[in-house]
Amino acid sequence: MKDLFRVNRMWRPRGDLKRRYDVVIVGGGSHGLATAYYLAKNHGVQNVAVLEQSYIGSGASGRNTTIIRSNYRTPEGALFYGKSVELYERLSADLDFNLMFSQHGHLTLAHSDRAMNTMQERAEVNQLLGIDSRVVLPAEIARLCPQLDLSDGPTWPIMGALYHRPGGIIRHDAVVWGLARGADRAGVEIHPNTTVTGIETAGDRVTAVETNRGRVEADVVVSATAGWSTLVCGLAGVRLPITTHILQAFVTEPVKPFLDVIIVSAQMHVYVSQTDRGEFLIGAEIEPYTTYKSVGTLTFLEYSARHVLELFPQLERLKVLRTWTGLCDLSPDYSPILGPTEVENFHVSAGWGTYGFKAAPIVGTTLAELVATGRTPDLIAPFALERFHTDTLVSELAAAAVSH
Ligand code: PYC
Repeated sequence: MKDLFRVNRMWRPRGDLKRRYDVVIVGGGSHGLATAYYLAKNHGVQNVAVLEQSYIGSGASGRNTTIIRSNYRTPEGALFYGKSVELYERLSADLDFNLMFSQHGHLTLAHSDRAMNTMQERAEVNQLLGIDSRVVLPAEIARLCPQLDLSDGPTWPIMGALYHRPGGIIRHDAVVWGLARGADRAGVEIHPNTTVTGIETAGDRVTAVETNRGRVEADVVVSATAGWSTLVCGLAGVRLPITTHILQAFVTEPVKPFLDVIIVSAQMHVYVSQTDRGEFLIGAEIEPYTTYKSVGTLTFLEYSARHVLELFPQLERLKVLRTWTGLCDLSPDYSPILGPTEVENFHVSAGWGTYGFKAAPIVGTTLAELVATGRTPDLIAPFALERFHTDTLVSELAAAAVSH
């Protein structure tokens, strides 16, 4: 019975921290766990500790809208997220854990000539990279989503959309649990309730982390802490050009299947999907002020409900079941900051805004490669922190407007 309990657990409690690890990963969300998983799986690096200040998945990984897509505007972003979608497609099989990935398509609505141009530009960038994405007009939208109000009744009538067939939703908690189980089985130690309070360097190089449970030496330290990234990187003396905002979302009471495509409108600042439990998951853009306060607002509920009802008047009687806020760390060009920092062997995954969850497997594989080989993979070179000094920004604003 005891053995059965041990085998069935997602990961094993590991007791005290060791005095030294090859790699310490700060942050037990999808990025930190994916990095640990791929370090062990792809490179045989097992002497790894994931340190999480709360429970695993307690940050942005457990507080997002579960959308996976790769229809970005920049070639750098589209290529990167394209690889992420490919990895997500195989991840349930890889982890032997059902992540409930449902690729039932993603429509980004356009309500103006300007928006139609942006969708066309995104479609062309996507197609050149082999990503299934194209502009569709109202007649086709009506076939893909007959529930949508395509009349000229809404304040912003729908002129067209970017249709991205591989876009989908996945069970976010399952992604965290599956990666944690995979990492644990491969030998990684996962330590929840372990807060990093200091990062030590000698010369230009990282040497150890201090925690509420003692000091730990490490050859390499990775910060994968989403909303807390400026604070954690600040402990190593690394300054990030990031501001932290909250993004709010809510789900309704569950109802029978009604909507099998994801609907996003940048102009109306709203996105809607129906979860596998039957709830409508609805969100808006980030709040414009910077804060760490995870408190929802009535204003958010009012405006997102109003906008959703313009698109789907049929949802009028649904009750709101619960709301949440997630912390988003925003970079100036809306692209992530991924890779080495000026402190040797101190690497960072940050600046994800509202996109981080979609990138988990590709962040894991590329950061693991960087840690194991010391070389930055080409795919993530454009996202280096250095770009803010060399003026080589990767402006992803056009694909981010709904949530930035
Ligand atoms: O980028 O797909 C997205 C997204 C949806 C909600 C927040 N971000």
